[in-house]
Amino acid sequence: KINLPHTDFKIGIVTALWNSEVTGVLKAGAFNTLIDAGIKQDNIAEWDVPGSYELIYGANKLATEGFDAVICLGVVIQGETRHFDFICDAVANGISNVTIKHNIPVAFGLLTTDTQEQAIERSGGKHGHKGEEAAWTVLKLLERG
Ligand code: RBF
Repeated sequence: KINLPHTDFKIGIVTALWNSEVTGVLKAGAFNTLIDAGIKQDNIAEWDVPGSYELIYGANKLATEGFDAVICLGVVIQGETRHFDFICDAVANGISNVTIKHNIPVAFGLLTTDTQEQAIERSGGKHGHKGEEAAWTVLKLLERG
């Protein structure tokens, strides 16, 4: 249960369009979790970026614009080349830099799976809903201030 000090927080949801069948579900879960906690729809910015690598730019941009927290959502699926590792490493490091530089909560809602099936299982399937969990994470941090 979340007990926010107030409900005027401005929260950004940055979502990668790669694997959008899954990232769309992550986004819907994150959005609904914010609404359920009392965040006003007008204070939620949804920004779709091309791929997970661009989550870094999106998070940094919204943080610079004064958002109180940012939720990053993406799905990177292991392919035949080493892109997977480069993208996952860059996003993990990039997002942690944003959170330190701007001193705001930035949620790492990046699924890094071998198959699309595993990604589906983590977006409302038997392994939970990582979009909802990412939103819950920033709310939990905003609760304390
Ligand atoms: N972006 C994702 O969000 N998920 C992926 O699984 C993914 N796979 C990629 C595989 C390759 C070979 C390349 C070149 C890019 C991939 N991207 C993926 C896109 C990446 O995050 C970024 O949008 C592009 O590299 C352009 O900066």
